[in-house]
Amino acid sequence: APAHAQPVTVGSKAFTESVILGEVAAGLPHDEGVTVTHRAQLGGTRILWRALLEGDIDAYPEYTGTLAAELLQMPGAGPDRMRAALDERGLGMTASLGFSNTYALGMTRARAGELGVASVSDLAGHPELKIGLSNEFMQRADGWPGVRDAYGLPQRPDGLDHDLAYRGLASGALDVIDLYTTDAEIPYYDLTVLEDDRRYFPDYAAVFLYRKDLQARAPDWLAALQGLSGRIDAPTMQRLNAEVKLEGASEASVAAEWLGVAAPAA
Ligand code: PBE
Repeated sequence: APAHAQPVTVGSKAFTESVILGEVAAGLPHDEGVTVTHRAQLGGTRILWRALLEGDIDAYPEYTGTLAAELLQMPGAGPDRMRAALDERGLGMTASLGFSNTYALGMTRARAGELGVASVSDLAGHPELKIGLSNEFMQRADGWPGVRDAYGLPQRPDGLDHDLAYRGLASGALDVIDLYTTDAEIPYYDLTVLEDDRRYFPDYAAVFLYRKDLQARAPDWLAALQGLSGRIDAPTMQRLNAEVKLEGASEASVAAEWLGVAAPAA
């Protein structure tokens, strides 16, 4: 096969939304002779980033706040600075897909109401609260160590799988967990998203990161990937997440359905 026809590989992180977005990308119209495959749930943020830098994958869904704070270590950097830093590495970034999926801390509405907790600051007065946090959040620059210091929080959280955290909250074993704001469970479990009153968390707009050599290898597919910008709003993403997490659909079928009604033209 000619050099331009080598396969394109999309990666995704090990959580539902990332896998859905990976399936969407893999299902986009592509160049004749090019195959697009999806390596789903490769791991956490740093694994995906490394795979992209090394060319093991060609694109994956990422979030601007994660890119700035965790991967480029340029907290607060705007899109132009991020693009310049990516460009030096042979990488590009699409414009926002149309939604943000931000970290937040959450409680059940009932528990928050009973304790009078509405903001992250309010947690400081309740050292007895049991906090369970996703493993990645426990360690990240923009995660627990920073939130704890910014708000002077006295609790000692446990790390756990993000999906298990919701069950812990529902059963009462946990009082507070980290949320991703497009999670389907937030309305399902009637959770209160605590106000980030010190504006600790950055914006986490969803984008795709990609290798710039795709421009030569698969220009039509890259154009379709860029065409996803502005096409998925937060309610839509939360609904797609719900179809997988709450209704048992596969990520592939949810992505195919979305592509069927909303796909950008080739
Ligand atoms: N998240 C929520 C992001 C950051 C905020 C887990 C979806 C991520 O980096 O994967």
